[in-house]
Amino acid sequence: MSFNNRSKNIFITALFVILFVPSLIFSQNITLTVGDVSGQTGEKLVPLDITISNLVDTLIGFQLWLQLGGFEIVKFQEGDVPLKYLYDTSSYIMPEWGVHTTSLGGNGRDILITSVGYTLDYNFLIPPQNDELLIRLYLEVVDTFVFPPEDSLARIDMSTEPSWHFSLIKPSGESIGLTYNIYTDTTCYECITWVGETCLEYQRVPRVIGVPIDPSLCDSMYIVLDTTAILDMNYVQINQGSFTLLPTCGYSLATEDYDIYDLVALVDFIFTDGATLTNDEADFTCDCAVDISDLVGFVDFIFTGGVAPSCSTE
Ligand SMILES: [Ca+2]
Repeated sequence: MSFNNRSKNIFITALFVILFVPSLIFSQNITLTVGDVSGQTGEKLVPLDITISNLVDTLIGFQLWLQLGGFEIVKFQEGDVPLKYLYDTSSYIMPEWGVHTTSLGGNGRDILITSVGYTLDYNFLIPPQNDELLIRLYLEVVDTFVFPPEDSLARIDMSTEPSWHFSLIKPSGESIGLTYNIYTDTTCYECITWVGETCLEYQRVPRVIGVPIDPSLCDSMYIVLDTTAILDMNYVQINQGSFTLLPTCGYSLATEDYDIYDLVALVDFIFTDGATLTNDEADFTCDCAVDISDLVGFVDFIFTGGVAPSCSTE
């Protein structure tokens, strides 16, 4: 009986090792997370953090390419600003690394970051760690809109395609998390000039992406095996980020023009289904919302000589 129990324990232990240890070793070892940030119209130097968890692998370099959706509201900080405000390495986990950023489109809607350690000295590598700041970038919100933005949310997407500037490099020089996909590259030719049974001139048959080649249409075929590198998403996880445009805060129209009619409109908006009032028109308290506290402020301002609406804290 005791032998049976021991066998059972050994069996269960072995099963645990077989089932769970590989998944611990090969589960997502690298997680890159792009921040979710927000800002108001005209705001500059909005920090955007990219954090990393590299539970197993040590890094000596990386290249990341980020693109902005909603570029009419926000872009990557650029122009005549100190390097610190293109990217901040002051609290960066490897400040000794060389960092280079550029916008491939040249317009701030994307940013390509390349960073490499200068030496194989272990003190200058990124060892395994959990959720640390890899690099801090900065965004700037546009000052004015040519057209009202359709959406207040802009996606910030990191490319996950190795051929589109995604790489994490080990000290050995090897890329992390790549698998290789072997595919058949087939080119089909039809003959356009026959002389007897000899073809004097071939023409390539255009290929429709996603539609397999029909060999019966080809007078000649050229077939090669090719490989593409793809990122193994079971090994590397990317959490994409976002920017949210916040409403502007505070009453910004001329206070001497504010009168009883504006007060009536405010009462209508708050208590009935009156026309919507913007923060520009009615946010007395500068808290980015129009509510009863703003009504109290305006009543006090008009009827009892109270303070004028202001976002100043002085
Ligand atoms: Ca308010």
